[in-house]
Order: sequence, then structure tokens, then C-alpha cells
Amino acid sequence: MYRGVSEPERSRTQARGFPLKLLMTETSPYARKCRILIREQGLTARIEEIEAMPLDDPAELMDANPLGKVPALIRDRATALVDSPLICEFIDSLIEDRWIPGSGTARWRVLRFQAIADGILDLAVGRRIEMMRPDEKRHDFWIERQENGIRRSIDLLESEADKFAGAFDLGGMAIAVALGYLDFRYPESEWRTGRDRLSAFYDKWSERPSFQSTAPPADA
Ligand SMILES: N[C@@H](CCC(=O)N[C@@H](CS)C(=O)NCC(=O)O)C(=O)O
Repeated sequence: MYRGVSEPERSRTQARGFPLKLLMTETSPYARKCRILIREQGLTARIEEIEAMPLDDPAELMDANPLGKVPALIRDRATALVDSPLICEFIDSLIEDRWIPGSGTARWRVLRFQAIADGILDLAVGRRIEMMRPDEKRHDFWIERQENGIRRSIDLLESEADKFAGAFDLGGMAIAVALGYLDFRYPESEWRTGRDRLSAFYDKWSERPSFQSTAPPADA
């Protein structure tokens, strides 16, 4: 099912006006999930994206998220929301055309795929941090565990591709974001090799404007 963003929907959300600010970086894959959903749901006029570099400890981010991480969603007259699954759930609740089913088997399927995709991100981010350490402080044990977890997870996604490749929803989107992050920060994973269904799925996502316009800068 292809779900584009219709013009009437876009102007409807614009007219309502609702100050929301997403603190993000252009390289954060977790923030990318939220940014894609904002575009897919036609909410760009309602949610402002503001760059906040976590390592600079900007006051606005620290106020919104004691964990010091992006993404964080600042809401007028309500508490800020943290963690991309929660923020995506909130964004999705703003529009009737849902990317996260409200109940039943479909909901658990979508959330399970999101959890696996986010887990791949956690491993890949952890691996990158490990790889950036000086040689004497790098732990091969952890790098191997992280690489094994990533490999097992993408093998599972290849074997279950029929369960998420046919629709555009949060589960599939999170998987596409995770694969994009592997291209960006762990190209040696060569995740496409022997995984034709996952490659075809990713190619389909790569054509989507929401995916293209949120790609991390090539030189970052
Ligand atoms: N579980 C969080 C993870 C967020 C996260 O780790 N964000 C990274 C950027 S990719 C961050 O802000 N790191 C800064 C830090 O750990 O201090 C989510 O899904 O939003």
C-alpha cells in the first residue's frame, strides 16, 4: 500500500497550528525515523526540526531530555517526549491514516520489526563508538558481538521480508533506516550480499521522497 501525502491533508494540519519542535541531528538514524514519519504524515508545517548536537550539551536538549540524546520532541504546554519509538507513536497519533496499527496482530508485528531495527541501530552505533577508540582501548570482544548481532538480525529480516516488504508502515520504515545507517557507518557489513529480498525492499524505500530528503549528509 502506497501512502503519499495529499495536499488537503497538508493544508488541514497547517491550518490547525500546533507548536512542536523536534530536536535532531541530520546524522541520527533515530531522529531520521521521526523525520520520515513527519514527512509521510504531511506534518512538516506543524513540527519544526531544530538541529541540536548532543555532545555540545545544548540547554534546550538537556531541558527536554535528561538522557542528553536526540531525538526529543518539545511540546507546547506539555512535557517533552523522548525516545524515537515514543515520539513516532505520538506523531502517528496526530493523523488518522496510521503507520502504527492501534491494536491486534498487526500492531505487534510493526512494533516487533521496529524493535529489531532499533536494536540493529544500537549495535551499529555501539560498534562505531568502539571502532573510533584508539587501538589500545578498543575491545574486539564487543565489536565481534555487535557484528554478530547485526548479521543475525539482517538474516532474520531477509527470511521474514514478506511480512514487512509489502506495506509502508513504521516497522518497514525503521528497517529501511537501519539498513541506510549500515551503508552510512558500516559499509563493510555488505548487508546486500546474499540478501536479495532485503535489497529489493531497500531499493523501493530509496525512491521515496521522505527517505531521500532525510538522508545523512555524505560528508558527515
Ligand atoms: N533509544 C533512543 C536512542 C537515541 C540515541 O542514542 N541518539 C544518539 C544519536 S544517534 C545520541 O543522541 N547520542 C548522544 C549521547 O549518547 O550522548 C531513540 O530511539 O531515540
